[in-house]
Amino acid sequence: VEDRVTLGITGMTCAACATRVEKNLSKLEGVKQAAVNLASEKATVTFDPNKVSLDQLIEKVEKTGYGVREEK
Ligand code: 9UX
Repeated sequence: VEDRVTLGITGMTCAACATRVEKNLSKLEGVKQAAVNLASEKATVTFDPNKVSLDQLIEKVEKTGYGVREEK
């Protein structure tokens, strides 16, 4: 099982911010891929919903120090 979600990320001001978000999301068990686009302020995350929840993804981004919300 695999889900994909797009998150809007605020507060990233340099390329290393995007890398930080990607790395921290990727550390979560169940995250298969995390790709962050600095210019569009979006992250696309592919994950196994049986191992990690959307709420946990959001919490991870917040703890990394950025604003986040699910994009519809
Ligand atoms: Mo760049 Mo982002 O110097 O947290 S890493 S602003």
